[in-house]
Amino acid sequence: MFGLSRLRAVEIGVALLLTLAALLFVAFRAWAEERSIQVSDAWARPTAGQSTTSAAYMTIANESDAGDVLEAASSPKAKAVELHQTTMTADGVMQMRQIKDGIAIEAGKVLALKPGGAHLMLLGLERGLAAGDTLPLTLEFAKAGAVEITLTIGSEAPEKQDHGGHAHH
Ligand SMILES: [Cu+2]
Repeated sequence: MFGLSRLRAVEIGVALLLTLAALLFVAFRAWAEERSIQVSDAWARPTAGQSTTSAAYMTIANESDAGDVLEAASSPKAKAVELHQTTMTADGVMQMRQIKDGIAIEAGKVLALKPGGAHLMLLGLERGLAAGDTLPLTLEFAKAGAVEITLTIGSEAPEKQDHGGHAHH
């Protein structure tokens, strides 16, 4: 019965292909969701003296196929976390203003929160932050929702610390 067994072989082949396709689809969905917002190099400055205020920086990549907006942030260890923009006035004075309507990140684009630019202001910290500490932070995105991250406390970005960047301060 060569013909019949060959038919069965084709059926099994098709079934296997369909299963494989379904698995790939599920894997791709999980991959796509995982990759929508990627946060790296998240860090915050140590607090000075009795200060309960610090600034946090990070790189946020929007790897989804739609634009998103960083709307807010919070930490269980701080009374408030505000989005801030550092600007230079005409007479060379550094100022910070709160960004109230969020920061948009286009699809495929990267938002760098860094010293001298946009940052997250940590206000009313429960206790002072020392180099080497970590701090939990939740970012709120319009589409991606809540993204939990951990800030590493240090005087510069973790990426630079990893590469032995102790020379420049
Ligand atoms: Cu600020």
